[in-house]
Amino acid sequence: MGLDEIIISRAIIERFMEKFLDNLELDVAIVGGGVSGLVAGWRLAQKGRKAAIFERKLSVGGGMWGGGMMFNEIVVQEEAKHLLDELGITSRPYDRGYYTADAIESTTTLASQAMKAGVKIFNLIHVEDVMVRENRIDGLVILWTAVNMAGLHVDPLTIRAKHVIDCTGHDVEVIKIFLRKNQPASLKTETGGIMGERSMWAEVGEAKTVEYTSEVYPGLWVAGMTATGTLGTFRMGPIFGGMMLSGEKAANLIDERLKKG
Ligand code: 48F
Repeated sequence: MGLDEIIISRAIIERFMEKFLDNLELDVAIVGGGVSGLVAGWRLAQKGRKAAIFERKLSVGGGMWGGGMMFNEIVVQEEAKHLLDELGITSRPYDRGYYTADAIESTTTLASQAMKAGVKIFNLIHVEDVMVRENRIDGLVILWTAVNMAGLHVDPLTIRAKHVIDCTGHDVEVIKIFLRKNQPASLKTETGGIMGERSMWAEVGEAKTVEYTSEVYPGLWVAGMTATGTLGTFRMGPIFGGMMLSGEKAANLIDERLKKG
């Protein structure tokens, strides 16, 4: 059997377009395919919700690949151990209540489980704005990362979503864009704005990040380090339980909200 380059090209273009068209309208659009975004997508897909992740880099996984200071091991505390088990990530007990896992196995397994559950991931796409209708988030404005990097003057496209989760990590990107472009809108935070991430304090940061995982504006949710930075608590470094629990909490809360219609 001969191989035809044009069939190969047509297969890629058609299959991608099918996938892209099928994800123009979503229950949940997740911005950022890092730790919290992948967990949120995994859980939402398991619950049968139509969710997609938009990731600006070539690879998903965010800050998990590099463990702590490029030592590719992560630490997860007791409270989140059940997620490692459910995902099938091998972990080893270290001290009482602390577990370690290989950062590469954790990242690849999490991404694989999320996809197998049914979430679609669109990489190389930069979320550059949101759509707002009648004081509610209505979706995302997206553009190829490469266009953005090259500084080309090209207009973006849009995704409609009932809910958007900002999982962009330390950058708090969607929240920043939303505030910049929608004044006098304010967030459900103490000041109505971004409270800011504070210096390292793992114990408090981990607990508060999960507590702060919430809807900060109608249809706009924060999870992971974006919850840390938006509602203002301490960073926690290379312990990942809080990030995972935060993604799971966002998924559960949105699923409940979708049930109410
Ligand atoms: O950084 P990241 O993994 O965020 P997270 O889920 O987890 C944080 C931990 O990795 C670590 C930590 C744990 O204690 O502190 O840092 O909060 O993933 C964020 C992802 O969002 C992507 C970015 O490339 C990364 O993969 N991202 C950021 N801005 C955009 C974006 C954007 N505008 N559009 C699309 N993707």
